Amino acid sequence: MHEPASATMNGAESLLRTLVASGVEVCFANPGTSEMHFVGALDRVEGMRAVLGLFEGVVTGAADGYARMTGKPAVTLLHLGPGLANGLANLHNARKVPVPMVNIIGDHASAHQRFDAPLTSDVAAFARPVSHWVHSSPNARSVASDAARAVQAARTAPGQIASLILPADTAWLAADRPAPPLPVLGPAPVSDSAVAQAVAALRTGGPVAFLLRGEALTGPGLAAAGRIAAKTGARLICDTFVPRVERGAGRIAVERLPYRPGPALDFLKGIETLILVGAQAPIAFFAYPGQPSELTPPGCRPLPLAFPHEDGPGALQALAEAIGATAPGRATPHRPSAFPADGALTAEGIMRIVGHFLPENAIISDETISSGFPFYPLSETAAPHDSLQLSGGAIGDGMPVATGAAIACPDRKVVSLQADGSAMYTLQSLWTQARENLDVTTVIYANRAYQVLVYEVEGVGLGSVGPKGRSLFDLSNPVLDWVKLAEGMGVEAVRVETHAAFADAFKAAMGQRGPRLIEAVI
Ligand SMILES: Cc1ncc(C[n+]2csc(CCOP(=O)(O)OP(=O)(O)O)c2C)c(N)n1
Repeated sequence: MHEPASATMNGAESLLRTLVASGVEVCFANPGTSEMHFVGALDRVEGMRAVLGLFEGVVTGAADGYARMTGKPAVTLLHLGPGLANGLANLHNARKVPVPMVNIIGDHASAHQRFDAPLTSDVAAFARPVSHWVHSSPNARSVASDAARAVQAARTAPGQIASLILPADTAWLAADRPAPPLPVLGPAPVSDSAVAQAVAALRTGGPVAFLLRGEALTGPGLAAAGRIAAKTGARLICDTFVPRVERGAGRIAVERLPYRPGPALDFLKGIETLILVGAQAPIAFFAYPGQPSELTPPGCRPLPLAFPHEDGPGALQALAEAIGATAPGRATPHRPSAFPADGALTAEGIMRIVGHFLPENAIISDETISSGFPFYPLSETAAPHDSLQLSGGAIGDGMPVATGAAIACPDRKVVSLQADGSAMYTLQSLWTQARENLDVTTVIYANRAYQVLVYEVEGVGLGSVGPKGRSLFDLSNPVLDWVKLAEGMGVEAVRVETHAAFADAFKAAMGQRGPRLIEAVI
């Protein structure tokens, strides 16, 4: 598509038109003066939804959630180095997924940079560790083609973070025209020999398991894995935390790797070949004194079938075909979890009730940390849903991811299962959910603590810490009032302390549209 040159088009407008032409439809933004020409162009160019986030961690996390659900990049609009820096933790998480994302980061006009004005910083230095592609546009006429290249970089399989830095003058000076979209580099097909080696491993008779990640955990990839498992008895496993997995009734069940090294090694014991599809060989989340980092047990051979940039679903389908695995895999039955007896609310009870009332095709954003992890199997037989998990380890991702997923999938209920400590990092997400009227129900696991760190004290071999140390895990003084926090941002909220009250509130929220928050005191 070649648009005519325009005497009046500035760099910002050429950028926006290029992004839209390249299929980018949503801009999560927190702009400032240096991005003002981009802001101005938003009303002159059709086709870009602009969504304000009141902190850059919301902006970048929402772009992550959007991309996980659509497979497409959103664009973020960030204000110079400090704005980008505020968004870094969730860019780190997004890079670990990885998802396609285009960051547009404003900078001072070229001629202004030598004065070291207050907001002057090394933007590229902030961007580099969280980006696969970084570029600063040298002039207004190159902005359009740079934007097309940024989208191309973002869409390169398996998804990349592309950061385009725009000095303000490149946005306000005259440009020629938008640039046409560039070809997308999709996933590479796996080699025949990789498939042949997996066939051989399945035929030699030793116990085989698959470690699945990325697209292998959804749609045709997961279905093919299910056929292979049904035919061969191979186990299907995923990492402890995955960016996205399809679960629930009718889906193929995938076992979750335990968190701690010891249990993880026990769990994998006896497997002779671990076939990797979009995953790396398992490693521990943290190093613990005296514990291994590598979790592939002795005697087990990791065998890559598809690397993350390769076509995992295609590889699984080829493998299924090669071994004649045509019968469908064993679908998970629909058996909503049994209701807990009434009484004081517990984390287990929450998951049972969520599993019971979860509507079909819901999206769960799971940042439950210590409260949800042990009870994850309880939602296995719930209605079919997607589970989006914190896979980069930097807490504060759950609520933004829920926000972005709701924008990506307006017809699906989003359930944001959220630990209270992590929620405080990016709670401004609630304001965006209210403003955009997103169909997100947030459940705050209000245990008033950084509880997982209490467990980690033991994990790292400390035994215990003193009162000063313990005070760093305690969120009870003062108690966070989630009802007031949510209401203050325009989200209807309720506090519950019993199973019956939680069930009533959750059921009601599932039956209505729009943002809601339930403070679940446990
Ligand atoms: C960006 C970032 N900062 C700090 C941490 C360390 N950290 C891991 S879990 C956690 C507390 C989690 O508390 P909460 O969300 O309430 O969940 P709970 O442990 O109570 O289940 C902290 C501070 C982290 N992982 N990421």
